[in-house]
Formats: sequence, structure tokens, C-alpha cells
Amino acid sequence: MSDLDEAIAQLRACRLIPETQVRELCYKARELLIEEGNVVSVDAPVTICGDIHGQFHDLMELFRVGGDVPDTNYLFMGDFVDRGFYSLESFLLLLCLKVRYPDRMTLIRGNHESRQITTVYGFYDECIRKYGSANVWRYCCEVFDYLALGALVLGASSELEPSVSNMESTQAMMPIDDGELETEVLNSKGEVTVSTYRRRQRSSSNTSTDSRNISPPRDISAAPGNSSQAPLRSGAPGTGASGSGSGSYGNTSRTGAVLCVHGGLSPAIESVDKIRLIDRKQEVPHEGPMCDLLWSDPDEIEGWGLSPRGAGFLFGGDIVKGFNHTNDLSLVARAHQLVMEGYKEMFDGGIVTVWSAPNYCYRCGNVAAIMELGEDTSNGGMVARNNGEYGRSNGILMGSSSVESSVVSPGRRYRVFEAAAQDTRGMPAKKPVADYFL
Ligand SMILES: [Mn+2]
Repeated sequence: MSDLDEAIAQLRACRLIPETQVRELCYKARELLIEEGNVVSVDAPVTICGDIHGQFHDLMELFRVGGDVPDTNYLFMGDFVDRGFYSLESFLLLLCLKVRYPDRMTLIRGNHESRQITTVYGFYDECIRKYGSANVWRYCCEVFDYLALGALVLGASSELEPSVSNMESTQAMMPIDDGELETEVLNSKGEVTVSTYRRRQRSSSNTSTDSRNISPPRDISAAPGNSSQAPLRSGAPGTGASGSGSGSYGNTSRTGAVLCVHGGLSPAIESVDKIRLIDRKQEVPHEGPMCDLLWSDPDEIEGWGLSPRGAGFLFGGDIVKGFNHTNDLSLVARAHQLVMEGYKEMFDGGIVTVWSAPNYCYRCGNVAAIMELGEDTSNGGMVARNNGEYGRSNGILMGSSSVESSVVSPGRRYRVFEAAAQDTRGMPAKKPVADYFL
């Protein structure tokens, strides 16, 4: 393990490790990944990241903003390599962290984690340039074949704890109608720039409690006898917050699961379980469900459309809503498309694009973002093990079809960040880059 820690330290300093060590690392990584399903289950809290594209210094900035491994639980949605000048350092570091802290680092496959694409968009050339042969490229591609195709985040809270550093100002901004903090956007200095609230959906029996308190959920689980001085909130049955199971929204796991994929949905995949049936241990195919998951994009259309990328599909809001409903998902998180603000929610919050490569290709001028989902501590740490387990199985809470809207989005905290200063130094920016959309 000390070898591994040494490798991590070296890669963090943007220095490569010897080829023999890369071979060993890739072998270990493959042994780990082979055990993972096509759809990895990840418990909240988790920080979800989009494309990195070899922008090593920006990855360091991401860790500065999002917290270090293993303190922060990370989920990267692919496209670690190509385009940037440090694909090797970026991917090998992430892989080291995966092997060192397997439960704190989830890596899923992007469309660039492919032999064919990396041959065209830079990673192959970088391997030849830095190692003098294609060996390391080959080792990495073998790892790519074993990366999961998606992840399912379970146990995310519907409500955010306001950022601590800004608690006072947030309190001042708290709307009068007992809103739950639904989204928060922070700049790289940790300052809250946007907060949105959703109306608290509580039964009338619970509305008399002072739900304006913004204490962290962990403070709320006081014994029922102390509840007069403890910050009250209607919690799950069996927790101190409610003291009983009488609240109609005792089902606090109304936050459905969050499906994370690199690209998007596929017309060949109507359920999350269908993804689990794919034989993923191969080069990314040119078509079919596995290809679509890595290549598709949401678009303002109805139904399915042809993708200008030549692979995958475009899919509309009706597709997203149907898929989320069928699978009891509250959100699809994906990457794959440059968004200038770093993140973009579409279709009433049914899908979000997270983009984590600031100033993409060292010339796009965009900011980047990561998305944090908090942990739902209101249910005593119990998490639905399947997407939809709670909503499906509890006929009392979910008996009427009219309550389908009670599956609400998880609270989402976006940390927006800009390109690292040193990475912008001495970068050639003359050559126009043709296909940003790849
Ligand atoms: Mn992509």
C-alpha cells in the first residue's frame, strides 16, 4: 500500500509513475472493477463530477473545491482522457485513488474511454510521447473495458443543509413559507450565489413545528422528550424528529434514486435493470444500448431523435419523465456536453448535465461544476437498496396514483469553479478545435 500512496503523491505532483507500476495498477484496478455491476450502487453523500478530459490542474482545483479523497465520496461520470495535455496523469491518479479507496471513488465509463476514440483525440499520442510505446495505452484501454456503465445514487436527501460558511446570510434569505432548501450554487470561494427553495410538503399535523430551522439533520434526531428544545422537523417514522410514524410524509425517502450515466438514455433501455444485463466488458460498440448510454444527449424535442454525433440518440423531456417515473428515479445525472455555466438542469429538473472541465480545451471560456448530494439522515440511515423500493413497496404511503409527484428531487449543491491558473500558462490556443461535441 505504501507503493500506492507513493504513486498517488507522485501523480498529484503531476509526475508520471514507471510503466511497470502502471501495469500493476491497471491489473489491480481491473480486478476491482470486474466485481462491480454495470450499475454501481453509491450511497449519498456523494459528489458527482462530469468530464475531465485530461485537464490535470483543473482536476486538482476540483479536489480543492470539492474536498480530498477519501474525505469526499466521489463519482466521476467518464471522459477522463483526450483533449487535454495530461490525460495520463489525470486518469492514473483517479485510478490510483480508486484502488486505494474503492468505496470512496466511483468511476464510470465515458465515450472517450475507448480505443477508437483515444486514437483520434489525443490519449494514444500522449502515451506514445510520454512512455515511448503503446503499452500504457493498452493497459489503460483494458481498464476502460471494465468500467461500470452507470451508477445509482441512493439515500440522497431532498433537502440541503445550508452551507455552513454562509449560514447567517442564508437564514436571512429564508423565505417566509417554510421552504426546503432545494438547490444551492456556490462559487469557488465557497460563497453562495444562488439558493432555491421548494414548498415544504408536510401534513397539516406537522406544520405547526418550527421548520424554519436550518440546523443540520444530525442535530435533529434528538430524543422525543427533548423535542421542545430540539429543532423540530417532521422526520421519518422511528426517528426522534417525528416521534411517531403518524406524519403522512413520514416516508422521507420520497427522494428517488439518481441514475448517473455519461451520455444519456437509450430507446433500447426502458428500465435500469435492463442496463444490468448488458455484457459491458468490451470496446464501446458503434450502436446499441451500451453505445447509447455513453453517447446520447437530451434535447428540446419530443421522443427520440437522431444524434448529430453519429452515435447515440437525442431524447426529449417526455422520455426523461417517463423513464424517471418507471424507475422511481428523481433525477438523471449525466455529463458529455459542454455547458458554459458548468451545470444545466432540463425538463423540470428531471435531468442535469454536469461538466467539470473549466475552460475546456484551454480555450472555451466556460466554468465547471460538481454536484453534491447530501445524505438523508432522517430515516436512521436506512436506505432503499433498489431504486424505488420505498415508493413501490409501501402501499400506504404511495397507494394513490395522485401522489406520484411526491417523489421529489434530491437537494443539489453545485460548486462552480474556474480553470486553475497554472494550467492556462503557456497553452497553445491558436489551433481551432473542430468538434467540441465529441
Ligand atoms: Mn463524452
